[in-house]
Amino acid sequence: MRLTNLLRAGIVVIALSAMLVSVSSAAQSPKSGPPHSQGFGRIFFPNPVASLGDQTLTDQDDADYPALQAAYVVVTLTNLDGRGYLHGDWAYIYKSVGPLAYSEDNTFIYDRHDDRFEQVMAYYWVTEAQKYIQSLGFGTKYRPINMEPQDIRINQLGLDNSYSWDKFDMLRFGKGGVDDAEDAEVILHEYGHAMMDSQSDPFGSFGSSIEAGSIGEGFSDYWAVAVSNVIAPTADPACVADWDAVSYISTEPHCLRRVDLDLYYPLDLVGQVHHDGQIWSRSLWDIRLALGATIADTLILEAQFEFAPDTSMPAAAQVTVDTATRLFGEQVAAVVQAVFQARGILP
Ligand SMILES: [Ca+2]
Ligand SMILES: [Ca+2]
Ligand SMILES: [Ca+2]
Ligand SMILES: [Zn+2]
Repeated sequence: MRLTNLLRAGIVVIALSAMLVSVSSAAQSPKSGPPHSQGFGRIFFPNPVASLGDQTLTDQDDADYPALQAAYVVVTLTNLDGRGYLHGDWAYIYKSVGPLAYSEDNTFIYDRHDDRFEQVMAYYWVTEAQKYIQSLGFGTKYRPINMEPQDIRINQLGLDNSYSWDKFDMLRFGKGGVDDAEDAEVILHEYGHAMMDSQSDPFGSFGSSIEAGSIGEGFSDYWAVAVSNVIAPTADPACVADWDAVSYISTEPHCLRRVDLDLYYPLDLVGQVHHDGQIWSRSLWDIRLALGATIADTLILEAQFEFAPDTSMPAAAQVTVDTATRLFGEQVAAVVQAVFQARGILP
């Protein structure tokens, strides 16, 4: 069993024996019905602090107060199975505190004080993340990545924490502070773990080395802001989980972590996966700044199929450079290599 926490400062990640893992996220039976039913949902885009640029917003016990109203956006929900629940091709909300959201005409309009709001958030952001993955060619030109209805539980965890649990192939979001699934970047971070678990069987054994675990956290942070920046760009794109962080990060801007910190390998390693992961996420972020989202995300995702479960950062970086050569040629690979060299990860 392995639980991969989102983790806040001071709490140590739970990384348990990979030996118990026997069920990977890959083998699934389809749960959805007729594909591509559409509907409407109200969400944050990606979260109120980032979209409104307002660092004074606070949780206020899940209240739906006036300053938050401008943060709501009504979006099209796609890939629903058409039976009235938030069940679809790529996301499957199967448990929550309170009732599961249900609408005969697929209209899911709630405010944040209603627990069904977080269900809509998770459905939308997981579905859009999978659609983005497929837009890069994964599932057609390249191997699929977590291309199945992702099971999701909402708000049934009192802690201020969320996790991806590969044994049961589910994402679970907590209620502590700001409800975790009110922030798209928390949802996307956990989905990042589920993606890696589906790419390596299981990436769960990633807990077998600190550096591998750090790559898992670094990628998931990167993925959170990468997808958020493609779908709902905001002014400070490198800040992860701007809204969830208001409950536990007192400095401004409120960020759970960042992907643009000036950290070096191995100098800044401290043996804590969420911290050390920021060396990896910074590298991925720089690759993206240099090559653009499409090329960067394609080679980053493709490389992860080849990561050893107990990989070191230098080994994973070399795989990423080699993948860049294979997909896009020497020039692109040289850019990727230079980024990892600038972080000290490659010589
Ligand atoms: Ca809420
Ligand atoms: Ca929270
Ligand atoms: Ca952000
Ligand atoms: Zn994590």
